[in-house]
Amino acid sequence: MRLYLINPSNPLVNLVKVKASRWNRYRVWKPLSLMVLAGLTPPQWEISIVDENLGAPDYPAMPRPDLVGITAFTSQANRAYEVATYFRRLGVPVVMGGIHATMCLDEVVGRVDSVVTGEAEGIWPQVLEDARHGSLKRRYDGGLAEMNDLPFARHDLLATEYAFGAIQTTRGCPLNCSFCSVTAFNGAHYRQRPIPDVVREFQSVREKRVLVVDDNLIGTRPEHIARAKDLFRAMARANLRKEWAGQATMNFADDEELLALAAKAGCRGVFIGFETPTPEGLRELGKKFNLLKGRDFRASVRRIQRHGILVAGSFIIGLDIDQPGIGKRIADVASQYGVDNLNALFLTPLPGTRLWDQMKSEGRIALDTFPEDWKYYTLTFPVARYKHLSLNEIIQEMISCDQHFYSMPRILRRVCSNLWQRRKPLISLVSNLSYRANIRLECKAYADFKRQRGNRYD
Ligand code: B12
Ligand code: SF4
Repeated sequence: MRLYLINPSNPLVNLVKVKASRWNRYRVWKPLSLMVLAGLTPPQWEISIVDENLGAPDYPAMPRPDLVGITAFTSQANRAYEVATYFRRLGVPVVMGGIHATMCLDEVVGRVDSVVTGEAEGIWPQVLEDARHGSLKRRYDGGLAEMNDLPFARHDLLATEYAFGAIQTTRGCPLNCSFCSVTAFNGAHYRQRPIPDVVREFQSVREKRVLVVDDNLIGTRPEHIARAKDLFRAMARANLRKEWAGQATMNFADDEELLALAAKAGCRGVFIGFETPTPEGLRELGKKFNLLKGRDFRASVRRIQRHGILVAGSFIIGLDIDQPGIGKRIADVASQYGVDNLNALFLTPLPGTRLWDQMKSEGRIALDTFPEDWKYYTLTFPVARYKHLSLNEIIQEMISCDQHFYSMPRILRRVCSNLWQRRKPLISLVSNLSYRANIRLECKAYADFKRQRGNRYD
């Protein structure tokens, strides 16, 4: 039995235009969901993972599969349906799962043979068994997985062409920020994999550099932090010889022992969602965690960096309180905090989030011809109507933010400071230049966007 597991591309995602900028190779991530599915698949299936982000596959030249499984974030839904239509015309059954299938079940159900909502661990073997007997059901629900004894992701598949491997150690987040899908999809309970499992799976990752995809690697409670410390100790003891980056909230900076252990375990970078420069903005987004009284963000960032860990900061443009000038303000604040990279994104109502419900009820979702418009839900296009910023204004704010933060003098200042502090100046240079190179692509993408969808904002 031959199984294709497909990660559809979205040509609008700058991130994955490897050919447009060679720096982007460092920003293409392995589709971990499909590697996990492969790990759950019994040996009688011959598995090929097809990642369309690496280039358009020649499906007609490939052997006919017995089953196709497609994953999709919302931004990939259009292409997912094209791929599904192609294989269904050949008479090959198509199953779709992942976050979009879960949040937009009614839309997906008519476009594929079978939909799997939720996490796959508890249900995928059953789906395969039914497919083998020609008795696929229209719908399955995997719910939330039990984290003990998870089979390892198949890191041996898809081994080349990526700069980074990927691994997951926890799921779920109790914080439920208004714009984020994680609590709705993975639940509010913070579920942790057993440390020995994580360490052994880490050993099976082939790449030297790894992205730990957990939404918050250190959790929110003292016992979560204690577990993170134990994990880092175990990773250091196992002498993995990996360098990795993860995602965490700002409280990562509050514990020197945690930082020292993370660095010892190979942590070289952390993504932190600052989201907005003001407490009013944080309140609007429901991001209470960043509101800690008296928090000195610059000192916190410096504490992390002193352990040789680069800090990438994420900010959102388009909040109700954002006024013209917000782009430059964010660039200035991020520079003041001293982050090594800034990732600014448009506030985007993703299906299943509280923000979606709010904007929908207020009639503010400008791009709402679905499924066609999903391709713009990449957080790099302004898909909604923003309170104080017109379409042209918000695009200008985004460009101004990136141009200020990634101006050559500021890049050089950051790289020199990294050199001075012996903190990976080369990585800092490569990632800064990669962002800078993408500004040109961004401007072109906005011009096309305005031509194609500008009338929706009238
Ligand atoms: C790693 C990651 C990335 C990586 C992508 C790596 C990759 N190629 O998969 C990068 C950085 C590139 C990325 C980019 C983006 N991401 Co992202 N990302 C994540 C993150 C943090 C982890 C995903 C992951 O690997 N999870 C681990 C795997 C094992 O879990 P999983 O993917 O959910 O898969 C399980 C189930 O969903 C299910 N399943 C999945 N697929 C299938 C398929 C079948 C057939 C079946 C049966 C089951 C099944 O089974 C799996 C095992 O249980 C999630 C947050 C999260 N917790 O999910 C956000 C998340 C998925 N990203 C999100 C977004 C918005 C984006 C971007 C659009 C915007 C951006 N700038 O970040 C881009 C777009 C990329 C694109 N190509 O279009 C949103 C998606 C919301 C939505 N409705 O689509 C999330 C949920 C974060 C959020 N804050 O809301 N992302
Ligand atoms: S943005 Fe981060 S902290 Fe907020 S709900 Fe999502 S994963 Fe949790």
